[in-house]
Amino acid sequence: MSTLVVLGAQWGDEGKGKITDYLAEKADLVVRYQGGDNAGHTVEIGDNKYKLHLIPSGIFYNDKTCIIGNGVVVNPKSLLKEIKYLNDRGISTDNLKISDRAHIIFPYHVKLDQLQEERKGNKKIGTTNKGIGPCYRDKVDRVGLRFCDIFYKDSFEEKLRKNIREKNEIIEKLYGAEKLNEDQIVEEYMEYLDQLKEYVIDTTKLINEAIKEDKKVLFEGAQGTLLDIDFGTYPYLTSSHPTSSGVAIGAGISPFALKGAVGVVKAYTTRVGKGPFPTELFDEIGNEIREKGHEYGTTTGRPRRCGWLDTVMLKYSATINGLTSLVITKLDTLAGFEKLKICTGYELDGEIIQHFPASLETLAKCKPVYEEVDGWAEEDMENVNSYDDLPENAKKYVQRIEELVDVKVSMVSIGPKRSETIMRN
Ligand code: 2SA
Ligand code: MG
Repeated sequence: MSTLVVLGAQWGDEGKGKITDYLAEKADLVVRYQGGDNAGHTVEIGDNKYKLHLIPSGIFYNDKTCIIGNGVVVNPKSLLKEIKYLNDRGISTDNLKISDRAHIIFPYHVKLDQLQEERKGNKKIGTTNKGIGPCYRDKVDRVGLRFCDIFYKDSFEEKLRKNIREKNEIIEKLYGAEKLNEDQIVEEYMEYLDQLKEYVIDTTKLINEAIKEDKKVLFEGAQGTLLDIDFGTYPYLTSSHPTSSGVAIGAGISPFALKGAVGVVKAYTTRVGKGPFPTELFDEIGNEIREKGHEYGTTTGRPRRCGWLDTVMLKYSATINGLTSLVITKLDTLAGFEKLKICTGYELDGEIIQHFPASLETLAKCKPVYEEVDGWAEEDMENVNSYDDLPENAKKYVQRIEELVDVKVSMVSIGPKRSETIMRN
């Protein structure tokens, strides 16, 4: 397929980094189209484990152009740190490109993210505190600064100083917090941005030319569908579009140019941060899944909330994204449980519903309806090299997901390594 998006079908952390890395082998370009350094994508190659936040997971191949698209919000300090982290490990970033239309995250965005969260008390969203929401707000408010602006130093500095002063008023007057140092930010960030200039180009032009030449373009989603600003559990979500629709806007291609959407689905459900989660487990099983699956935030280290697989949510996700296939990850984590549960509907006011409600109040009233299935033993997951080698009950679990969501499962993952990715025959 010439253009494909790999995205999270749940609340993020489904294993998109690993799957993107796997699929990137056949791609010419790998493109991030939304989010920022709130993302945490883990890729394991041989004995090395890499954590990426902004740079596309295709960077480990030296012949792929890796693009940070216009829809991404970029913290220059984090990006430089990530470039150094990779270069220090012998991974070249020569093929990295940053969109000249991408917006820049400054310290006032990070500060405001923290202050807003603190002020929310028990209504906190549980953001990653990376300034993502405030930066997207400035973009929509038409006061943001973009990478193309850095080539006009004087006007850039003027706009930046104006923004810092205005944000400082809010920081001081509304939040009673200490103002940020204007001169220091200007000096520090102008220097960072100077270092990033070499990567900045019109990536939209590059991507569209590549599509025209029939090159393979892989779009890498961050976070997940239920964190989408429109379709997620508002307001407990992120400020971008991790859905397939986000690709057109976040990379500058026609919506008709996208040929497929791979939904990455964790074999159970996790969520980091606050907000509704119908199949959440508060018992020992939830804790066991967390420990076995190492369910801690890649960016913040926060423990992730864990629960059973929710196919009501997955069907919604399949519809919104037009998913053309599913990849089931972390099937290995479920090994060893005698029984597993799959949520097949929600009970709402005595009725069974199959759709994902918009209102949080309605969602809070929804009780998951479960179907219980038999599990498989841990030892049966050893030496599995092909789909046929999987334990029978694991295959049945995969088939059941396929039936319930009505999208074919093309791949399963049974461990973090590249070699632990199994194509379905
Ligand atoms: P933000 O910072 O404004 O985007 O936070 C808003 C909500 O979006 C959630 N969010 C995430 N959920 C899962 N994974 C994410 N990336 C990191 C990871 C997160 C981490 O890979 O583990 O390390 O904690 C991610 N980024 C944002 C966030 O939890 C809020 O619910
Ligand atoms: Mg993650």
